[in-house]
Amino acid sequence: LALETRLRRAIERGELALHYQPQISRIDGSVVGMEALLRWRSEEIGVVSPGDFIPLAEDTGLIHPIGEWVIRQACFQNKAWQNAGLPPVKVAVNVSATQFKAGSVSGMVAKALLDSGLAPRYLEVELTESVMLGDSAAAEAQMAELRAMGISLSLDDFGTGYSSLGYLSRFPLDKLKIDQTFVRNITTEQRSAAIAQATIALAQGLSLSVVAEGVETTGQRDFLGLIGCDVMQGYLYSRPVPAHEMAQLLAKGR
Ligand code: G
Ligand code: G
Ligand code: MN
Ligand code: NA
Repeated sequence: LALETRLRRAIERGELALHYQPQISRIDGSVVGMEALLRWRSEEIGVVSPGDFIPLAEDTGLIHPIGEWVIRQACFQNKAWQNAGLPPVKVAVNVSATQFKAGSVSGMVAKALLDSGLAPRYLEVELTESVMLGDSAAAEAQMAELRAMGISLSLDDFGTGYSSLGYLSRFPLDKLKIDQTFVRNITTEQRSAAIAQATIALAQGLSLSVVAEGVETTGQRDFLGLIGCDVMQGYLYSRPVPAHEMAQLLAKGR
């Protein structure tokens, strides 16, 4: 069977799952947020990486039902954790430019919040610079709608796409995520360090919060701390983990 056919059946067959990666405060080590990351384990062909199936989903339109499943699952799971008495934190979901271009994101989110009972302040949407490219009126309108609902917007992979700095003032963002390609070389390469430092200064100047992605070493953590980044995400703290493990991290609080 073609991968597309398998992916089409993956939702109904229950082969999709969300894993969660905590975002950690450098100051006290507490869990201050989490990112939901999609995983697909096909019964016949095993684990398929999102790097392989997300582009296929975008090309075939399957990103729409899959993206809706992701948003709903993240909202219902986060609400379930809160109902179980775990400390409430935001869950961030990745949303493709394709979804924004179709104009379907804000409606899906509104319905997922209503159906799950999750308060909007506990949901964050991660988007990439490509959302703001080209004819971006639809994306801009949806971002404004999401913001008006009380959802926060985070710019993923910052600095790796094609956007201009002008987008940062035009679009209603709350957060920048320093891409892991800069974090990886931050202690060894002056250029990466400079880009990370400039990103943090820019975020501070625009009153945006900032998260560093792909933090793997204490050296990276310490350097990021010195240049003013207080929230970290990466293997140093935790890999993306299944929901039951995320619940344990929330229960421990760190
Ligand atoms: O978790 P991992 O590093 O394997 O993710 C690989 C890529 O897939 C990343 O770029 C990530 O943003 C993307 N991705 C993971 N989950 C989702 C999702 O639910 N929706 C979208 N659109 N992209 C996702
Ligand atoms: O594109 P996006 O930033 O959403 O994708 C995040 C991806 O980075 C996920 O696939 C996740 O599994 C991966 N990731 C998270 N933490 C680390 C890390 O510390 N090192 C590396 N190499 N990858 C990471
Ligand atoms: Mn992301
Ligand atoms: Na990223």
